[in-house]
Amino acid sequence: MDECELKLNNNNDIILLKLGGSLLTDKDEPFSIREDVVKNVVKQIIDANEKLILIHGGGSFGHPLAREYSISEGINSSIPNQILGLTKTHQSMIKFNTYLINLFLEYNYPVLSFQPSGIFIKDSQDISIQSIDTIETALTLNILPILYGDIILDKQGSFSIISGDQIIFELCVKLKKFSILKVIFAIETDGIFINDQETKDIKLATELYSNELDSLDLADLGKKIDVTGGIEGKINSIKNICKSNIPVQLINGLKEEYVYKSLKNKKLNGTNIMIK
Ligand code: IP8
Repeated sequence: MDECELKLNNNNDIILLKLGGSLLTDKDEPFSIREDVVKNVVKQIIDANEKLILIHGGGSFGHPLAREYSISEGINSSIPNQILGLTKTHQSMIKFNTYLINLFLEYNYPVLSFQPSGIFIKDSQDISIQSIDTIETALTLNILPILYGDIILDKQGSFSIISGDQIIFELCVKLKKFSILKVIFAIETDGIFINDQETKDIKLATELYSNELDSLDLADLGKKIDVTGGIEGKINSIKNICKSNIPVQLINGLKEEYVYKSLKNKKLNGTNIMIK
């Protein structure tokens, strides 16, 4: 994306930034935060000082518990202590979120945590949000709203997981007063890797159009699939976001200043998905 292509020149323009759980935590070690990475990324967000909503994933605070109690498959009386596991999964996410919130506050940066399980509700396949006005008012007050992958209750007497990506999709569709310039996914790889049709080598797809997402020849990087779907799940989320005509950028959150650069629309090596 060109440096001048997007500009936050309107008070109602915002960016949605998702920090991947595998970027912020060590997924192989339950309840482990990659503190250096998190601190570094938080500083970059503060330095950029743009109007945005921050969403973070579950990483080692969300996925191991969600998997242990099969939360995303919904209520199942044959799973011992599943309801307790549901609440433990939520509390674990609160713990992780609180760590992040405290970091921002230590740097005197105003943030407000929105508990997704308290503001989103499912009714079978439909998800609704009760607090869009609250989030928008926080933005108007120059407060950075922070949401995260969480559990979600279902009116039909069940529950599931609401991933950070689903939250982003819901915000893309339901924000009223603010217009989203782009969605940034900061992950721990450079972006979407595909097989080069000619050389058969694996290469980073730097520029893609939304209408190409269905026919990508994805490279197999041997990554573990998390409970909300790995890279295929990510591409599905991106397809949904693009339906709202919002461009998406995938960047490597481990690379120096990439979060800052992306928020400031500086040139970087990632995957840009443009609308077509
Ligand atoms: O890491 C999942 O959110 P994600 C949240 O954004 C839980 O997929 C609780 C597993």
